[in-house]
Amino acid sequence: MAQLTVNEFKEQFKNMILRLYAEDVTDSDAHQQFTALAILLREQYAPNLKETRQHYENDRVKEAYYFAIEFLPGRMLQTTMLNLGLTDTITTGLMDMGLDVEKIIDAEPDPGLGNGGLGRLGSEFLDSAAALHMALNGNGIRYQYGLFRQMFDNGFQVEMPDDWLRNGNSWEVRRENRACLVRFGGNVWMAPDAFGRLVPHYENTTDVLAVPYDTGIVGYLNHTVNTFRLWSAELPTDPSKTYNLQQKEDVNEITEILYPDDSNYAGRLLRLKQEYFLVSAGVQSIVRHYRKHHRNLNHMDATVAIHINDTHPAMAIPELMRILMDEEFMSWDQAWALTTKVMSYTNHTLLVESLETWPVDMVAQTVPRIYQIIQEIDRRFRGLQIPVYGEERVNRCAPLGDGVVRMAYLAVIGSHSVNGVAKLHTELLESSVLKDLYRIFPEKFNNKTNGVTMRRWIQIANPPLTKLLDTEVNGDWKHRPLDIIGVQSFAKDPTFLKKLQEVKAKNKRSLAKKIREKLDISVDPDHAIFDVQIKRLHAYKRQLLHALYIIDEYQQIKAGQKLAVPRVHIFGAKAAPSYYYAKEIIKMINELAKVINHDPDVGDQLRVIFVPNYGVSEAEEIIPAADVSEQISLAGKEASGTSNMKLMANGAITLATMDGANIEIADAVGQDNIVIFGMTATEVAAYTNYSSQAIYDGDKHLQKVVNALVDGTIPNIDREGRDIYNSLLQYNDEYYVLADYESYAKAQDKITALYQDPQAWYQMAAINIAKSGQFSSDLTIARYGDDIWHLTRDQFVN
Ligand code: F58
Repeated sequence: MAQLTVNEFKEQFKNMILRLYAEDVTDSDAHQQFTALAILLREQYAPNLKETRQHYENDRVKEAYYFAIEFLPGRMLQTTMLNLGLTDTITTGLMDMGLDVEKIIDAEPDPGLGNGGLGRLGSEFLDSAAALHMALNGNGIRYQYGLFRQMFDNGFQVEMPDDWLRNGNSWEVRRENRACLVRFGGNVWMAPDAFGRLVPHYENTTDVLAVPYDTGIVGYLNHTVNTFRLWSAELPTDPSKTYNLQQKEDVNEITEILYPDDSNYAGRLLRLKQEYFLVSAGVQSIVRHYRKHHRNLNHMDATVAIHINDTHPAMAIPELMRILMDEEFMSWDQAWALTTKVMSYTNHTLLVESLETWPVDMVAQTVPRIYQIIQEIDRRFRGLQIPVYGEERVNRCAPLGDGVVRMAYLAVIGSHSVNGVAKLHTELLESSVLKDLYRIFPEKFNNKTNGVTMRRWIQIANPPLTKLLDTEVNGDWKHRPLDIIGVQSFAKDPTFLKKLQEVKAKNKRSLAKKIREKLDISVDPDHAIFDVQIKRLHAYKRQLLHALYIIDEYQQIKAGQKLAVPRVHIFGAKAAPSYYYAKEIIKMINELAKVINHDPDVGDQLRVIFVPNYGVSEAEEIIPAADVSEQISLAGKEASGTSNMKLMANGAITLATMDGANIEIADAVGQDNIVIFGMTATEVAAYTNYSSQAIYDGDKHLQKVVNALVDGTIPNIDREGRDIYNSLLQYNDEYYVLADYESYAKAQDKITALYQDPQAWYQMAAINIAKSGQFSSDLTIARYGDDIWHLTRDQFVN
C-alpha cells in the first residue's frame, strides 16, 4: 500500500467531506469528520482486504471462524490508523486544518455488542490474529441496539437504549449478495427424495433472511485485512410472498437487541432464535464458500476450523451435521467424524447457574430438525459410553437430561478441543464442572490463558508509556510482546523509575481533568492512590468487599484519624437490568460516594468515583491512570479476568485473590510485586461450615463497618442497605465477603505502606509492565492457531 503524505491526506480528506456532505471542512462537525476519515481509511485498506481474501482462497489457506454471540470491538478509528501506520500523518493533517482530533475520536460510537470480558476477548483475538497473518474470521450478530447505556438517577442505575447505528456505521459493508435463509419452526419429517435418499421434508416453516455486514480487521503494519462478519435478520425478498406487520416485527426482533445478561443466562425463546440464526447463517456461508472450490465437503477440516465461543453458538455442531447429511448426503458417521474435527469450544464460566440449558420442547418447536439431530447425538453418545463408563456417569453428562438440552455437554461432545481461559479455570473444569466428560475425553481438554492486545491498551490508551518504552527498551516490543521484559533491567534504575512515575502522574492528571469535566468532582492526582475496580457488577466479583473498605476508611476519618495516603476509589460497572441485588450495590456505592465526596471532614483524603456507562472507551481512559488494580473475586469463581492484564501492563499493582489469571500474574511478577489476600479456591471449597454471623460476632471493627449499611451513616439506602446487610448475615454471605474482609483490609494497608516509598512502588510497577508481555493476546491467539485450529501464521512473535 502506498503511504500517504500529510498533504495528500489533507487533500483527500477535504474531497471526502465535499463528496459526502457538499461542505467545506471548516463547516463540518466532528461526526462528519469522523465519517469522512473512516471511509477514507476503508478505501486505504480495501485493496489489502481483497488480496487477503484472494490469498486465502487461491492458496487454500486454512481459515478459522470464531463464532460468538457477542463482540466488543471498541472504537475503530485509532486502531485502524495505528495498524495502517497512519496515525502521525493523519493527526498532523487534522491539526494543520485546525481540527480537534480528540473530538473526532469521541464522535465515533463505541459498539456495545457485548456484555463484558467474553465479548471483548473475541475482539482482542481478531486484532491479534490479523497482526500475525492468521486467517481468523469473526462471526457475530449485528444487534441494532447494543448493551444499554447506563445513567445514574439519584444513585440508581437507569438503562437507556444504545442506538449505536443511528448515524450509520462507516466501517461496515452490507453484502446482500452473500445472504442466506435460516429456517425456523414448522414441521419436519424424513421421507425419500426423487433418488430414494432419505431427506427431511419441511412444512410451515418461517424463513428469515440473514444478511451479512462485513468489517475489515486490519493487521498491525502488515498486509493482512481479515473479515469480521455480523449478521442481520430481515424478511426474505421472495416476490411471491407477502408479510404482515407482525411477521415483519418477528423477524426484525431477532437481531434487535443484545441480551444484557452478564452471567445468569436467560432461557428466553428469542435468545434461542438468535443463537440458531447466528450459527445457521454462519455455517451455511462457510459451506457455500468452501464449495466454490471443492467438489464435496469430505476434506473440509483441512481448510476450515469453527470455534464456538462459550455455548451460545453450540448449535453450530448439529447445524453442520444437518448440512452434511441433508444437503451433502453424508452418512452419520462420516458427518460426525468431520464435524468433531472442525469444531472446537471455549468455556468461560465456572458458575454452574450460568451453564446454558434449553427446555427440549422449546428447541423441538423452534428448530425441529436440529432437535432431531441433538437427540441422535445423545442416543449414540449413550450407546457408546454407557458400556464403558456406566449409566450413572453417562446420564450425568449426556446432551439431553432433566428435560433440557445441556449446551456445554453438547459442545464438549461435538468438538475435538475444549479449553478453559486460565490455568486454574481449566483445572476446575476438569475436576468439577465438566469432570464426567473430562474422564471420558481427557485428550480434548487444554488451557488457553486469555490475553489482551497491547496495541489498544498501551499504544493507543497510553501514549506517554509507549514513548517511554520506545526510547528505553531494546527490542521490538510492539511486534514481540515478550520483548517488553527489557523494562526489567531498569527496575532498579532511579532515573527510569522517575520517568515511569511521571508517566503515571500525567495519566492521572488527565483522568482527573475528565472526572472534573464530566462528573464535576475534584480528585487529587498528585497525592492520592487511584484504586480501580472496573468490571461487570456481580456478587462474586465482590465490589461489596471494596465498598466495605471504603466505609472503613471513612469511619477512620470520622474518628479523627488521617489517612496516611489519600485515596480515590474508582468504579466502573454495569449491572444486568434484572439483577436486583447488583443494582442495590450500585445505589449503595453511589450514596456512599455522595456522603464522602461532600463531607468537609474528609477534605482531600478520600473520593469515590463511579464512572457511568463503563465500556471499552471508558476503560481506555481509566486504565493508564490506575495505581491499584482490584481483582478480588471469591477464589474459584472468576474464570480468568482480563482487566487484571490490561491494568498490570499499564503499571498498576494488582490487589488480588488467588483466582483466575491472577494466579498466573502472581507467578509472573513474584510475590513481592503483587498484593495477594484471602482464601484460596481449595480453602473455599473446604469451608463447608461457614458462618458469617460468627465472624461478625467475633470482630468489633468489622461490626462497625457492616452496621454502616443500616445505621444511617449512608443516607437514602434504607432498603438497599438492609438487603445488603441481610445478604451478609441472614443469608450467610454466599461469596465469603466477611470471611475475607480482615485479610483484604490488611492487604489494603500494605498497599498504603508500599505507596509511600515511590522508588519501591515504581519498581513494582516496572516489574509488572516487564512481565505483562506473556499476557499479550498475540501469544494467546498464536497458541489457539497452533494447538487447536492448526493455522499458518507469521513467525514474527516470540
Ligand atoms: C467472562 N465471561 C469471564 N461472560 O467472567 C471472565 O472471567 C473471562 O476473563 C472472560 O469471560 C473472557 O474469558 C463473560 O464475560 C459474558 O459476558 C456472557 C455473555 C453472554 C451471557 C452469559 C455471560
